[in-house]
Amino acid sequence: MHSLILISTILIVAIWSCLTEEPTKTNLCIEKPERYGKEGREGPPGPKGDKGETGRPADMHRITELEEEIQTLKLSVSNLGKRMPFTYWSRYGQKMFATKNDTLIFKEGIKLCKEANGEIAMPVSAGENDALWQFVKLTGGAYLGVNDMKIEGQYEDFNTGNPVMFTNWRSGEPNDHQSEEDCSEMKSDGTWNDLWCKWSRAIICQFKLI
Ligand SMILES: [Ca+2]
Ligand SMILES: [Ca+2]
Repeated sequence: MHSLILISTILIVAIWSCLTEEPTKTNLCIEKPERYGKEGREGPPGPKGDKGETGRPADMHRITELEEEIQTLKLSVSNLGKRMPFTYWSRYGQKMFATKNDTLIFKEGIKLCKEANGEIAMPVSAGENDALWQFVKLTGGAYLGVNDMKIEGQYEDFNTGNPVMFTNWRSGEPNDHQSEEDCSEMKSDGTWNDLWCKWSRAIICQFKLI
C-alpha cells in the first residue's frame, strides 16, 4: 500500500514538472521543438588558431615566362592600334607589307613607318620585289629604303645601314639626275629609279613577323 502511494507520488511530481517546465523535470518529459525568448548575443572571438603549413616555393621560372608573355601581348596590342590606319596588307615570307595609300616625302614616310614600329619597304629578293610590286600597281610609285645619302653611288638599306645586295634598277638608273637623286622608288612596272627625297610618293611600310 505504501509502495503504491510512493509510486503515485513520483509520477504526479514528474508529470507536474513536464507541464510547468520546472528545472526539476525528469527524463520522462518529451522534448518539444519550441523556443522561448530571443537569441543571445554573439560570443567573443575564439583564440588564434595554430600556424598553417608553409606553402610551396614560388616557381620563379614560370613567373618570368608569364611576365615575358604579358609584355609580348602588350606590344602586340599596342602595334595593332598603331597599324589600324593601314588599309592594304600583304604577306610575303616573314614580312608584312602595308600602306595607307597616301603620298609623303621620304622623311615623312620614314616617320610614318617608325611610329607603327615598322620600316620603310626594302625588298631584298626577287620574291619580295614581286610582292611589293603588287602593291605599287595599286598605289603608284612608292619609296624604297635604298639610298645613297651618305656617299654618292654607294647604295645602302636605310633600315639597316648595310649595302644593298639585291637591286632591280630600271635601265639607265640610277642616274643621280642633277646630282640630287639620293632616294629611290619602285615604279609601276616593278623596276627602281633614284629620285629626289623631297618628291611625294606612296609609302609602303614593312613589318617583320616574330
Ligand atoms: Ca645619288
Ligand atoms: Ca633617277
